[in-house]
Amino acid sequence: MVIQWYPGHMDKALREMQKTVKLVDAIVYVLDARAPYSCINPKYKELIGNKPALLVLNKADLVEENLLNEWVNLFAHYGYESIMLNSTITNATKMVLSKMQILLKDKIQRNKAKGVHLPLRFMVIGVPNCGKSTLINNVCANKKTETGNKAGVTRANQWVKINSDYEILDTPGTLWPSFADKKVALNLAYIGSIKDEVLDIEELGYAFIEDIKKTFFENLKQRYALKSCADDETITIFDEICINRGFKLRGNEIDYTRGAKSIIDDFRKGRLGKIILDNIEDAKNGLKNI
Ligand SMILES: Nc1nc2c(ncn2[C@@H]2O[C@H](COP(=O)(O)OP(=O)(O)OP(=O)(O)O)[C@@H](O)[C@H]2O)c(=O)[nH]1
Ligand SMILES: [Mg+2]
Repeated sequence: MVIQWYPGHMDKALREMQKTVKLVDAIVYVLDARAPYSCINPKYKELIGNKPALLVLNKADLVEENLLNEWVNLFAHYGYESIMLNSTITNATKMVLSKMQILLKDKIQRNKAKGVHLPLRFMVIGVPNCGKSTLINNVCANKKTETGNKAGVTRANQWVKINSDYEILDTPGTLWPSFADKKVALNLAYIGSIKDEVLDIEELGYAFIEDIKKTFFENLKQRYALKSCADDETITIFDEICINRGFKLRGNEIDYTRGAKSIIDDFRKGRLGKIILDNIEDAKNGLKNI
């Protein structure tokens, strides 16, 4: 399956972000903790330039903390400060603000010395559906931005004035024109960062089983009460899941479409347990070039 989703509005959004980035003091770079490597957008390197940036491993509640900690260490190794976050918990983002205060301490001191009080301005960036707008709503404690569990909810830049100390820019989720790594594209599709309408759901469901059976077969086994094992053919596992869940068409044929939708939905809602899709060893080379 060839996955590609780079609509005109995304290209336009990126160009807008390139113009607006000059106005901000720092970047909040949101990554989905289930795919911290796949969420790294090669287009952001130039966008961020030399601005201070904080990586936020959001949706940390959906993965194992000790495994995510290894990613925090890996990012630190490459010189990037990162934090784990669950943006759906009230006040969770206090930590983001305190980290930003540290990242921007020189600027804050300079402003103080000049006797001016300027709000700190951040731009929040990340692939679609990683939780940018949710994070911003968490900072301001009331819903200022639209959120939703699908790709492409935010369609334009939106400034949110938190108080006299902070102004935060929400941006539309952006991807890049083509995915050199097929695995990255699949991971983005599994986590809901690629619009479902451009995907072949049956192929996606099959690919998902194929990918995760290597490391997370137990998660599948538990959720779907499987008798098959990790070494079985992917189609055998897919069949068993559909049969166990009663996904049949007329004539007793297996309803792979329903099966695939259900598996992907289970993963997205955390019903398959805590899964990090990216392999940290594979990511090491790629991370040299965030
Ligand atoms: N479990 C969990 N869900 C989260 C978290 N943060 C956001 N979500 C959910 O993720 C979905 C997407 O959140 P949004 O804030 O709309 O994501 P976005 O990055 O603004 O998406 P676009 O505007 O499409 O780019 C929503 O259903 C949120 O409730 C988190 O930390 N944990
Ligand atoms: Mg949004």
